[in-house]
Amino acid sequence: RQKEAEFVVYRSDFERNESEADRDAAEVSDPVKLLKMAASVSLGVGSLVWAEDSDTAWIDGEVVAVNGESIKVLCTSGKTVVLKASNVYPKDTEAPPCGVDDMTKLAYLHEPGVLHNLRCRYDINEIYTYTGNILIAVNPFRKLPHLYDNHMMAQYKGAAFGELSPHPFAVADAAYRQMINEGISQSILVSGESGAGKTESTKLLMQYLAYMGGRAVAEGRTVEQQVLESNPVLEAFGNAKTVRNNNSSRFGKFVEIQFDQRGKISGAAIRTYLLERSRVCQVSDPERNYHCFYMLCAAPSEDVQRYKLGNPRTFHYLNQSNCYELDGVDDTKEYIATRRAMDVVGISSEEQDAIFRVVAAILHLGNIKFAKGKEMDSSVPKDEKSWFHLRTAAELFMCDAKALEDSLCKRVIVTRDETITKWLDPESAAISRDALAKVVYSRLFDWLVDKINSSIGQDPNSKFLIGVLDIYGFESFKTNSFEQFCINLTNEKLQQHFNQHVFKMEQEEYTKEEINWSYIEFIDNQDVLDLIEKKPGGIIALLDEACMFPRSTHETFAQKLYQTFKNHKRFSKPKLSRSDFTICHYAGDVTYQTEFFLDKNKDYVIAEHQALLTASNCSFVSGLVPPSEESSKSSKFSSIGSRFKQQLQALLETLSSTEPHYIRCVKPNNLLKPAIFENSNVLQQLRCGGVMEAIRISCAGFPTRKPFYEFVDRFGILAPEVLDGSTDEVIACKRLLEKERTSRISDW
Ligand code: AD9
Ligand code: MG
Repeated sequence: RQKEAEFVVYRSDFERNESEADRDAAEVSDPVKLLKMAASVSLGVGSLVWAEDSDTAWIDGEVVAVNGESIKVLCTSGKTVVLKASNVYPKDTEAPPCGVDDMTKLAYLHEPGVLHNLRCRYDINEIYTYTGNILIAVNPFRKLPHLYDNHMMAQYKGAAFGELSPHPFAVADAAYRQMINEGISQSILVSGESGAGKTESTKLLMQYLAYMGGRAVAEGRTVEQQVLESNPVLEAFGNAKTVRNNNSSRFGKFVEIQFDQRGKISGAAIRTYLLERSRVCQVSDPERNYHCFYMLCAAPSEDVQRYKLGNPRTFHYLNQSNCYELDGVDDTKEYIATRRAMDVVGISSEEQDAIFRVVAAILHLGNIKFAKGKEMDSSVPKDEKSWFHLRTAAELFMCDAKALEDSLCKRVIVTRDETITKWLDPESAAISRDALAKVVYSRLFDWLVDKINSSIGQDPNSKFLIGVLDIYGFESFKTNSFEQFCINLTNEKLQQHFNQHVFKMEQEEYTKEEINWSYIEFIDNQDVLDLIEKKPGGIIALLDEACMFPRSTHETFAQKLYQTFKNHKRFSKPKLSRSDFTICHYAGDVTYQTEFFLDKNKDYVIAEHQALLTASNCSFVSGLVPPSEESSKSSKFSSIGSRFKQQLQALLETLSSTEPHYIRCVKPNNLLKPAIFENSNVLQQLRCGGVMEAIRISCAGFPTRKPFYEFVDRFGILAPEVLDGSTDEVIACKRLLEKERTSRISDW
């Protein structure tokens, strides 16, 4: 398709307005403009159309009456509706019933057309569709193994983009070839909401890149094997069942695959973002904690005994929810597979032992309950069971049981003159216990990522790389906290990058075709980014300030926000709330609850916990809390929001030095079931994922592209005489247009 010269023909009437039409009329001497006019549709009686519908988003029907700006439509469902003309769109009557593989092949590029096309294709298991260079992937929720086997990879190898059916392999192949041919680093950005298929798509991309860049002879563990096997390791420790996805990644990930001069994989680096910590101690029904806990409870009996585990139902960190097993997943098998993957990525058996000891220790830690102690407001382990779990946790951490008890139940306050030991009441002791569990688990996860990186190794001489980004999509729930705030900041940043890129690509296309095109101003979201991350004065900066003042509460923080952003057009205070705030994101308004913002933004290891772990006889455990922090008095506040902002900045810098490719994953229903396609749900995702925005950008120019031969086929009938003798399609098109112009002008 790329080789073939294309001719940009139609202009859809999507977002078309009067003044544009006037401008077109004034420039009738331009054949392209003339054609656009000819194609602009007037919806008369008898036209087949899409009408906006509150239930199914769009419903098809036929115009039965037109009365000025209102149109009466008889829908195929049998009902009749009267709508404003702006809510009715022409239906593409020529599109094949099974849809087209690239949206730009549709005669009308508008919302109902896009949706209908995806749906027709989904019905016949064609889950991938292009919108120009963007791949849209609709989750099939069923296995389609034939789509991804070696035979398929061989087919996509070197095939021109667009020649074969849309596929992640085609995207990976395009990226790989562009890297080799032009010597430019590439990135593939996979986005979509939870459960849409990002991680699965990412794995397919990595599988294809390993296939292309792998070495013929395997010498022990190859880099590509290690890169692929890092997935099950990270999933065991960073994925969990949520209501949205049975295998939900609770962290963001950017995998950078490095290539040598010959295009072979020579190294890799994995960067991860914001693991969800709260899950370690708090699980709501019917979700699960991280997979590794259940795997270890289901391990072969010698391991279960070794780590003093048993039925997962006996552990507080697991039994807050009633879900223990996953459909189609055997945790025993997963345990063995995870161990094997750990071998491949270079984690020694001693290290594996230490890792699982820590995982088991966390479970025992969670079972320590506290009761009131003898002293005022003090606490002690509640009963014999709690003592047992305390001793077991200490044993597994290889630290002193008394020291563990003290670190959970006491705080030492050092003032200039004296050292005071303060007791914690039972409630505070439980909070202290959970804080220890969370810190240990998140450090364990970071350790795994570091270990994988160092054992795969970076190639300092690497010429170029392909980065694959698998990161949480835009989120808007009933209650939105600090996590959603960070996630949505990520999406704002990526959206800006995306818009700039799509915009640039459009412009390049027009330059190539030598078409005059001036772009109508496009909406930039820099103002939202300023609101959140400007320094000083942005929301993150104000949050950090609040975290540093001991007397701040979420309410004082909210007041400060209300004051500061009173007149910001992207910020508002919901009427009936005292501490919520709303941001007008590119994908819609989101209201955030500030209650836990301060707590969740603070990252520090409590000094007593630091001391406890540092004193462990197990070097793995003491290594989880490096001493540098101890010397800097670890309880000093460090901001998660600011660190995340910096990580994002670094990510965006990497991305900017690469040529981006996009995969937008779509979740067709919330039941996680095959063959159900919910219109409104899908539309919302297309909007949030920027697909509609990309379409809007291309609609501001020339959204539909027809190859010359199709144009001649379709319109040749208007002037068959000019085609005689000419075999050149380009010349034939030019003559057709000339002819059309003169006849139009004489008509007027
Ligand atoms: V989350 O933000 O990490 O919660 P993802 O990563 O977008 O989410 P994931 O890739 O984990 O979603 O996909 C969810 C589930 O959909 C998978 O576990 C599969 O059961 C299913 N899925 C996704 N893509 C495919 C596919 N191409 N073929 C078959 C798929 N099943
Ligand atoms: Mg995922």
